[in-house]
Amino acid sequence: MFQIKNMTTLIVITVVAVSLQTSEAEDYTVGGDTIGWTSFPPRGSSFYSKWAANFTFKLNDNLVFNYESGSHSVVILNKPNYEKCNVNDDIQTFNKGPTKITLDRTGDFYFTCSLSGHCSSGQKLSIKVTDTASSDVPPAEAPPSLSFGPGSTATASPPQSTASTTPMAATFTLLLIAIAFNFFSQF
Ligand SMILES: [Cu+2]
Repeated sequence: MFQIKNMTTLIVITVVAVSLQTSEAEDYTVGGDTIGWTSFPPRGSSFYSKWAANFTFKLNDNLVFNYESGSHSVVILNKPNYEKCNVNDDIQTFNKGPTKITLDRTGDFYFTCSLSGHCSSGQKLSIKVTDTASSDVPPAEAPPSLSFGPGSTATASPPQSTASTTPMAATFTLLLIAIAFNFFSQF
C-alpha cells in the first residue's frame, strides 16, 4: 500500500515537472555565442534585428548581453531615442558585462550601447515580447471540411501548435495514470 502511494507521489511530481517545463523561461545570448554584443557587427545595423527575427521572446525570458566591462554597455531606452541613437535619455544603463535582462513585461524593448558611435554603427536591438499564455494555447479545432474553394486554405494549423500539443497530451496521460493509482490504492 505504501509503495503504491509512493509511486502516485512520484507520478504527480513528474506531471508537475512536465507541465513546468513547457513554460520555462529561456535565456537568449544576444548576437549568438561567437559575435555577442559588439559595435560594428557583421552586416551593420541589420545584424541584431536579423538575429532577433529567429526567436519568439516570451514574458520572463532573459536576454544575455555578452561583452567586456568597459568596452560596451547595455542601455534600455524608448523608441524615439532608440531611432535617434540618443543615449542621454536612457531608462536604464548596465555597465558590467555580461548583462542579463529579464523581459518582465510584454511589448517592445529597445537596447543599445552608450559608448560614442556604437549605436550608429549598428549596436542596437529592438525586440517584441509576447505573453506566454497566448503562444501555449492550441488553436481552435478547424471544422472538418472537404471543400477547398478560393480563400479557404487558411484553416491549416501553424507548425508550432503540434509541438505544444505533445507535452500537453503526455501530461494528461500521466495525470490519468496518477488518478488510477490513487483509485486502486483505496482497496
Ligand atoms: Cu558598445
